[in-house]
Amino acid sequence: MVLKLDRELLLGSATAPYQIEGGATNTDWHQWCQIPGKIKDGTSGEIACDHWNRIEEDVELLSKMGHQVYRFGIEWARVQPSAGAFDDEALERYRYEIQLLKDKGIKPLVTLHHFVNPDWLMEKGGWEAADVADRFERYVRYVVDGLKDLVDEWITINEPFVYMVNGYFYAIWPPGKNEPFTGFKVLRNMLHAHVKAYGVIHQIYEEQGQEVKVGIAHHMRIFDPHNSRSPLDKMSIRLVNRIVNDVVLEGMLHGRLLAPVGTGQPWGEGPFCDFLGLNYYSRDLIKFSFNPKNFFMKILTHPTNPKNDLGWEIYSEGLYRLLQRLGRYDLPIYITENGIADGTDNQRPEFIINHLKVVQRARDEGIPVERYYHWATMDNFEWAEGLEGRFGLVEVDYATQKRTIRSSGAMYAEICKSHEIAEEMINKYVK
Ligand code: IFM
Repeated sequence: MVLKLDRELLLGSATAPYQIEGGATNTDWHQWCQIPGKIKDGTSGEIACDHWNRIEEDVELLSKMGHQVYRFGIEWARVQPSAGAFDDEALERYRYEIQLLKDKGIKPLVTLHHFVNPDWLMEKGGWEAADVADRFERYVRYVVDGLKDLVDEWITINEPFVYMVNGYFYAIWPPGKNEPFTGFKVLRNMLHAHVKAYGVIHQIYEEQGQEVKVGIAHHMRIFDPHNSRSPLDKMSIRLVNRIVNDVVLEGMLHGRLLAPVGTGQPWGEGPFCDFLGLNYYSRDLIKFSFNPKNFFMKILTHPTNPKNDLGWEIYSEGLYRLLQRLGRYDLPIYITENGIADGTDNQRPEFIINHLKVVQRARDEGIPVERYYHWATMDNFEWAEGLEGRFGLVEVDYATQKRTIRSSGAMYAEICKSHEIAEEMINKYVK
């Protein structure tokens, strides 16, 4: 039996600048990595995959893997190293990379903010400052103006909720605070920055008479009750769904702020996105608890289902459930991330196949999923987990910087080229 994937579904993979480039030492993440105990294995993104110096080799790998699309990011601190100065050379290097991609027939989707901030921005209050949206707008204007002839798809901000919860609730990412209400302000500021950037990007392209697509990469999760008969567990699910999934969705679709982040539609009615970017990884089980500090809930993992190297449940049906939900909005859906930490590469082939199967199922039902970007192209710096969260289709030996396409990467390359998942492929790759 062969599963055919529609040719209109474009396939590729994704990365983020701090996680692969190396060299961004003028950032909050770099300073954070210097604090003992913050990163599990004591590493940092100082060198990471040294991608900044290996652009040609890495673009060649993408091409070898038959990619039609590639999502990557611009490091804010690189192109704007101080509040008052932009670095044209850094932007030129990104232009060079994009041109290489295009020469290989690979369409770029470019992220403008992926968790990492310039030191100077943090000195001015980072995402807590009232005027951060204006600062972001200035940076976005510079980058988009400089790349508009090469790029026509942008992600303004990656996973605003994840940035907020890890930095302002769990305190495991910079700025390392446990201040949920400051976090809600940060999330509001991020949504505001997105709305402003959305407007500026559209204005730039309209002036050129060009089309452009702009969105957020939104990390959404599936929440199921720990006990399906418990009304309290179900109540907790309504709350967690609202905070984790709906706040960003409503903000980008309608400019509507939901409590506790805000109220009303202070920036207009939207829509403020041209596609829905979905990052999907896993599901959580929710159990009501009397602890107000944790918003009256415990977040648990399925006790028996297979997990990845980081202990996240592997649950492909969750992707289908989210696609069904997003299918209501009549906008193209880009799966901007989906992947697995799997150092042995034993689970990744099956993971990819099962997730692509549900993507095709959703398409067969008329849900407009147009892209699938596997996370990640290569192993990279996995934030607080350090270099040991191995998400790559390509294995990276950090001591030598040698890249080796994993077996799953070879399989994915076959799928990208043929748009088919054949029985022989399953026999060959799935362990
Ligand atoms: O590595 C991250 C990425 O930066 C954002 N989305 C989730 C990935 C895996 O944790």
